[in-house]
Amino acid sequence: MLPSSQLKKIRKELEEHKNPLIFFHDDPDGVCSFLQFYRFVGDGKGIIIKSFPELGPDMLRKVDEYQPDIVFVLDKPTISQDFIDGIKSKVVIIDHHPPPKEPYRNCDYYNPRVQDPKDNSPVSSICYNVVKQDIWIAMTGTVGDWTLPDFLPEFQKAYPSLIPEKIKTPQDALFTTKLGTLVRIFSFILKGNSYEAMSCIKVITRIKHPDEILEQTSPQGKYIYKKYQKVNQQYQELLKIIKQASQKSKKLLSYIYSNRNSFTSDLSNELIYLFPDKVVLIGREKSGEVKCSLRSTKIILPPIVEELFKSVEGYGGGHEHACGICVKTKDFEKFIKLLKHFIPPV
Ligand SMILES: [Mn+2]
Repeated sequence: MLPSSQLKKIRKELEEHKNPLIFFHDDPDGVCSFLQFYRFVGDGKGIIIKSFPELGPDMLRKVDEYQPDIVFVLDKPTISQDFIDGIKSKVVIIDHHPPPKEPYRNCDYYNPRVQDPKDNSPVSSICYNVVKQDIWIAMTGTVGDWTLPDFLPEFQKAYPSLIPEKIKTPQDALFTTKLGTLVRIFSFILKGNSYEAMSCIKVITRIKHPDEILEQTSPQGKYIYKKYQKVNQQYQELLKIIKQASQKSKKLLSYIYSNRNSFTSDLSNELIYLFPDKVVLIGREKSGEVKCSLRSTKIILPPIVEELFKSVEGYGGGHEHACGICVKTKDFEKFIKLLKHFIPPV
C-alpha cells in the first residue's frame, strides 16, 4: 500500500478540485477506482480507456473538450509522455503495474511498487484507502484483480452475505461467492463499445447498495443486471464449448475464437480455476491479430513471453501468472508450437 503521506496527498487533490477528468482502465479494478473517486468528489467525468497498449495523444481531444481542473489516470500501465505533456492542468497517475523504465515527467506518479517491487495492491484498494467510503465498490475492484485486501474483515462485517468468513483466497471469492458475481457483472457491463459501457457505469454511480444489482431491488440495479445477463449468456456458451475441447488437451489448454465479445481474460481466469494444473491460453482473433490471455498457476510467465517474442512478432506482458499477448494470426501456429516447448511436462 502507498504510505499514508501519499494517500493524504491524493485525498487533498480530490478535496481541492471540483472538476476532475478521470481516465481509467476498462476492467473491474479500473472502473471501481473511477467510481470511488467520482462519488467522493460528487462531480467530474470518466473516460474508459479501451485503447491498447498505450494511452496516447489522440485522447487529448477529450481533455480539451472537457476543460478539467485536474486529470487522473487510474490503473493504466502505459501512457505516452506526449499525452501527459499535452495537458494544461495537473496530472495525477495512480497505478500498480511495473513502473515505466523511464519515469513520466510533468505529473504526480503514485505506485506502491516504487517502494516495494512486490507490492501490487490493486488501484481500487489504494482508492479506498484514500476516500474510505463505498467499501463494496472497492472490494469488487480489488477481488477483480485477484487480491484480498487488508479491509476484508471490515467488508465481511458490513456485507456478510457477499463473502462468507471461510473464504481465504481470491480464487474462492471470485468463483464461489456473491461478491464474485458482482465482479463478473462489473466486467461484463464493460463489453461492447465505450458509449454503452459508460452508460452502464453512469447508472452505477447512483447505486447505493450491491443488492440493488444482485437482488434487483431498484430500477437502476435491474438495468445493470439485465445487461449482464445478456452478455453472460454468450459467455456461458463459449465456456461450455471450451470445457468440452479441454478434454483433449494435456499440459496446454488453448482455444481461439472470433466474432464475439472480448472474453479472453474472464475465460482464462475461470478455466485456470477449473484446471489449475494446465497452462491456459484463450485467444480472440480480429483483423489479422490474435489477442490472448495466458494463465498458469505454477510457471512464471513473463520471461517465457519475452523469449517467445524473439522468434515471433508481437507484444504483451503482465503479471507472473497472468499475461496479455497479441500475435499476428499468420504466426499463431508457430507461437503455440514454441509455447508448448517452454511448458514442462505435467
Ligand atoms: Mn488493476
